[in-house]
Amino acid sequence: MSDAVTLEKVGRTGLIAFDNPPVNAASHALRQGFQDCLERAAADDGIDVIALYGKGRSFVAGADIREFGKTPEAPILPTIINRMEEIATPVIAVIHGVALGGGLEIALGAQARVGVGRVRVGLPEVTLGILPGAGGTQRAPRLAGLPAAIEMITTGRHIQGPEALEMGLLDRLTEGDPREVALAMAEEVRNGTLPVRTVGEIAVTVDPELIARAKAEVQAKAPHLYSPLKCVEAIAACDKPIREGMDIERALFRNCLGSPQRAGLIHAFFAERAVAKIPERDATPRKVERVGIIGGGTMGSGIATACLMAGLSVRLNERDAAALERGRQTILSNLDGAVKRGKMKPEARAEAEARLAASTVLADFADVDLVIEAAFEDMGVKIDLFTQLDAICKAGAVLATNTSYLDIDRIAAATGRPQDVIGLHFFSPAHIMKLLEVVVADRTAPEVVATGFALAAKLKKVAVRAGVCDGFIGNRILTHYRKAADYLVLDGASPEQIDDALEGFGWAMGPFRANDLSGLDIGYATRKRRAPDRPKAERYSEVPDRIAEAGWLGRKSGMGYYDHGTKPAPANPGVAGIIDTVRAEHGVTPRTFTDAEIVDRYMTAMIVEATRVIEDGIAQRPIDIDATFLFGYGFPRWRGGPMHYADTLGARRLVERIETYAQDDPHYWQVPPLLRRMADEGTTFADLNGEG
Ligand code: HSC
Repeated sequence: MSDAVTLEKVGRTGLIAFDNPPVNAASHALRQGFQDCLERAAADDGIDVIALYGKGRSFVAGADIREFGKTPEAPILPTIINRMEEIATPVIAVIHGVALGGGLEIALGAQARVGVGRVRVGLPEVTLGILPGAGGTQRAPRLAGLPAAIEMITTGRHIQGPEALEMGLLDRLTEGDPREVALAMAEEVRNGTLPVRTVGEIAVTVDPELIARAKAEVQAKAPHLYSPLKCVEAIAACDKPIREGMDIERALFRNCLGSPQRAGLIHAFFAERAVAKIPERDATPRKVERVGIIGGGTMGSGIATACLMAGLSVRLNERDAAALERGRQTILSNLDGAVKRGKMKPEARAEAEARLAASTVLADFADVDLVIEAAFEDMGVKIDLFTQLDAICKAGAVLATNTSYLDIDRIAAATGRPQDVIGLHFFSPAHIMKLLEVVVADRTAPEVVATGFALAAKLKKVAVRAGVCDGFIGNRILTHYRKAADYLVLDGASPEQIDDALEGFGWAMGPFRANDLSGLDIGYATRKRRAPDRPKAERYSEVPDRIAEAGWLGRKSGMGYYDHGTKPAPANPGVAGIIDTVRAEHGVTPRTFTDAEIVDRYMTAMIVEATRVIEDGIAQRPIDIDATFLFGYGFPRWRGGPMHYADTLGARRLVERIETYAQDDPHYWQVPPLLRRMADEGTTFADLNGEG
């Protein structure tokens, strides 16, 4: 007998409680326990109402995602739910916390649903590359109607209690302890004040035009995704008798379950959570309420905005009054944008503005708990600032730099407190992008690392632990694979073909469009900085430098790889001339590349450098690299991240590819020893994550 579910008899009520911490996932133990308790309660003549509720923080968070990909062990959820709908004793569900996926499907199989407190419900299966497989596509439309069911199932969004009540998904919303509410509601069923009905028996009509429109909409919104379309197909069967509709749902569910997108999306779900498992997780974070931010440019203002939106007090520092005022105005307009996007209430915006102070005097940072330096990317500037901060800041203040590339050990050495120095690398726009690289220097104290992670949680960001090297995890890998794009241009592909091929692969934006967005001067300055260290054997394409030298800096100057005077931006005609000249200087006869070849070279280059980042211990595990690219670089979520994608190809195939490419450029294309070992041993990056 499983402990995950218990049956308690109180008077004539059979209370079935789910107790499977942390989130009451419907694992095999829970399903088995549920079935057993249900049968016992149904067979007990002394029970006239059965009430389901959850112990701990939730009702049921859905199927146990970890079981997907394995053979399902009976009893499966749809069988139990159908049985529940058949038994003579009325069953009600009392829902608190969340009822998601299979959790809501259990509740939909009950004869009444009562929400408690700040309950949220939803069918988020589509976000995992599947569809509700335990009757959700059949019962939700019977209660909420076809349009609402299509919307909730194809977006997977969480629905708050009051809205769920309005939609008809809940019959009642109340307050109290779930067990007490369950007992009270059972009494109401008995005296007829809480009506019960079998959802599977409600008739519903399906409008074929509505279904056709929904299919077109999901395809237009997410052309790469498989499961949204399957969700609509399953919902379209809801006018059939419930069992028949559920058979169709089951077949479509199995289709999705076997798809690589399901594996990628579930990997992404776990990646978001795995990154928090750091060696310092038992250290106590330092208290952070007042943050000092140096630099009011795009980055500093974005970081300040993120901190203000999270309820922190911010003191902004700039060198002069004009720059300070510009920074302040950027922050205020960011906050206005957040209100417009519905991310912030107008009252909260006013309150956030009141927490913003601005000053040109660094000495005003004496009382801040955390400094985030987002000044100019120059080691001299940083060392000067950190020397001053060391003299000004109170003991125990965390001193963070937002540098994208520079050596944080050197910055830390400029202070008498290297244990307090850390890298907090935000991604632009910092109040929107989810990623935060927490860069741990040689002497950073564990509680300072824990503070970085706690700050990320407060800012609702995904923090990834990185080590110190030029570019840390993300930008180091980017610098390498970006060269593959430049080599493709040098050898014959056009920037537009490369962008289109990679967007076809699923990247949010191709590399040249992304460059135009961020500004071509940034890469130009970095290449100049690195020029003295460039190995002689390295091929170097001057195309990007010549474009920047022509004054074409991307969107900010109206021209870059593309002409931003019109939308959609066509190619900048001047770029082709530069490319031709550089090819001639290199003696290159341009050749054609297929889109598939472009994707293969670009992605292989990425995987090569990512493997070295693991070898060097800069990332803890491959899954940390996946999270970095999913949350900071627009990598397609349904592909799970670059290392998960690498596993779908296999190490052997990757080694063969690199060896082929190396015939033309043996300096750039080298097989990392770790990848060769994996190919020899037949292992995967998942094995290195400890998932194998
Ligand atoms: C589903 O239900 C399919 C159905 O249609 C059934 C189909 C059956 C068909 C059979 C036919 C043959 N499973 O997020 P947190 C872990 S699909 C396993 O940090 P929070 C999580 O990894 C499912 N584990 O907490 C973490 O573990 P760690 C639909 C799950 O308070 C820990 O719990 N449901 C899990 O911030 C804490 O999680 C969903 O998609 C699960 N379902 O948020 C809901 N859910 O500590 C997914 C969580 O080791 N879950 N874990 O890292 C969530 O959205 C959030 O976790 C919550 C809690 C909002 C529940």
